[in-house]
Amino acid sequence: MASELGRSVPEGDHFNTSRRRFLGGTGLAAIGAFIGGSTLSPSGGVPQAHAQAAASPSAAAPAAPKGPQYLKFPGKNEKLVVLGERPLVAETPESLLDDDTTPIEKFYIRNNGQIPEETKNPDTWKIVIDGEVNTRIEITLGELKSKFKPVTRRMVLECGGNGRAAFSPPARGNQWTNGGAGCAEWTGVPLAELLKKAGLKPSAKYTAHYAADLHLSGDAGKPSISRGVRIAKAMDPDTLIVWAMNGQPLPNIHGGPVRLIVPGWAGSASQKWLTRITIRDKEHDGPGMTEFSYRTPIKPMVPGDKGDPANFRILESMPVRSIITSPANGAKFAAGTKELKLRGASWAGDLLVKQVDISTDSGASWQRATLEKPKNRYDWQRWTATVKLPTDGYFEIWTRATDSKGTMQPHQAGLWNPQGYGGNAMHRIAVLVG
Ligand SMILES: Nc1nc2c(c(=O)[nH]1)N[C@H]1C(S)=C(S)[C@@H](COP(=O)(O)O)O[C@H]1N2
Ligand SMILES: [Mo]
Repeated sequence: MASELGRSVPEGDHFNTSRRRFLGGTGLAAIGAFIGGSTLSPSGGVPQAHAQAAASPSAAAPAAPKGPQYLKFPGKNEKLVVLGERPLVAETPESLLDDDTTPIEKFYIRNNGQIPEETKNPDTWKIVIDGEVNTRIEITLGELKSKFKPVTRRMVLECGGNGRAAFSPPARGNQWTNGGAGCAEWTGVPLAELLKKAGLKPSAKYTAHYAADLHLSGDAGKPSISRGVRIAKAMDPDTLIVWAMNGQPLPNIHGGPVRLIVPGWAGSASQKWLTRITIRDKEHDGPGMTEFSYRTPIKPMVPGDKGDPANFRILESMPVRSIITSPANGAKFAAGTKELKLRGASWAGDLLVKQVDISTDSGASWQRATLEKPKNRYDWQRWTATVKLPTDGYFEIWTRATDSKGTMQPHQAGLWNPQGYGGNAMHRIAVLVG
């Protein structure tokens, strides 16, 4: 199975062990709906009601038992859908993202390597800042908590591959629909505070993030993932080193006791189980930084082609996206229902969302949703709308958001790339009246 980084993952004995550990019940019946799940079709032209059946298995998405595989993991909601077992990856169905603040139990999980054992002494956990700095810093989590002024921000964390399932032909990697995202309250200290304390040398250009999780192979010399960001983003006052999520100590599965949150950018920059940040004098080149990883084409390429790495640039800010969080895809309403109340969320990486529009007639007409303001920068923006339905029958409801620069979500995932980043096709749900 290819991972988000396009590595080939052996399926040995561990595979079965983790399957038993993480998989719950399967089958369409669990959805209790007239359609089979919420996966967007690989081609935008397939009615949402047939999308699941039409999704063709690809080399990247090996034949899986029919229907979604539900997660079984301590403290996690049983409706999270497993996209990969080794490494463990699970997404949140859009309808589970209906809270203003995503509860921990509903927050998506994305690992590239092995999940480390939970530490027994969080306050003695060490973080090192080194490289192009005047003074190397070594600080424990306990010191970080007591010597700096903590801040709390509600911010979206979104996987770089979110929306990948909408690419046609299918792109390599976990087939995220729109649930590789969540919005939590993160408490910690701006990374900028530590970098100021260490003193950046004029040569400082880029960060390199390191962590305690082992590579899937178990090779201690190989990071499972090590990404970084331009210094300007590292100095953003909202780029945080966090130890709490929704007021709780950061759970191990989400990188506890301490992780980075680099809001608005591909989630892979938000290193979990953070141990070290090395400041570099050039772009970082760790696993996840090179070739097609977390990169999108400069010149659009022919969908399905191999691609030339020289034509790719690093994906930084995530593109604009909106989702319908209520009703759920597949919802049924009584005959004679003339009006539906909709709720959703929208966000746009480093930008704001300016407008959300809804269609119930395949885009022939659109109406504007009521859009809320974010609580703070990088928060998502909730929206509501009431739509009228002319008759009973089958309806698809589409949502599209426009960011503050005027860029709108496309009907189909555009700018095809081998590993499927930046797929932000409009979200669609199907409902049946009568
Ligand atoms: N150490 C470490 N940090 C990591 C990862 C990882 O595998 N190891 N995965 C990254 C990716 S690709 C994403 S999308 C987010 C997911 O965070 P979550 O599992 O808390 O949702 O963590 C990022 N940080
Ligand atoms: Mo990710």
